[in-house]
Amino acid sequence: MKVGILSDSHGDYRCIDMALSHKDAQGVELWLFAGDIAMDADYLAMVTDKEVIKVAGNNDWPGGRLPDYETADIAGHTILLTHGHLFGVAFGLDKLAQAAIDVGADIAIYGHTHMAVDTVLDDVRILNPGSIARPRDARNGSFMVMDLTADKSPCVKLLRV
Ligand SMILES: [Mn+2]
Repeated sequence: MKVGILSDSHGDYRCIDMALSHKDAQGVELWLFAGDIAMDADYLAMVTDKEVIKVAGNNDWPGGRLPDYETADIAGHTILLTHGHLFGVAFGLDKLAQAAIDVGADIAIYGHTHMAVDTVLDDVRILNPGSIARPRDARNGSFMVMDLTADKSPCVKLLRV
């Protein structure tokens, strides 16, 4: 299954449109939105007409309508999706990896730092798509597309707009 991963668009719909028109984003069946800000996930769902799993960012209303984390079972994998600020991701990924292990996830996805990451820690694949609107690691915003197949490690592409 082809899964799109997007985060930290901070209200910039033009950047979301650029991501959606990327050739490697064609055929995405499900989007994961790692927070900041919630309305952008609604926009993403509206323009793609696909399911969007979303979590709250630190710039979303506290105690609002979005959960701080979600888990999803997709194509034989279990994903933990969270914005990351609650796990101190600016200072390391240990807490996030442990949270993934605690819920039985083999993939953890976060945002918040606006820096793309694709790494493995304690057998957990950890992904950050970076920020589509305000990247801190390059000039152009980024997002990810991940192909998920049971019994295979995820095939992840970092894409820039
Ligand atoms: Mn944030």
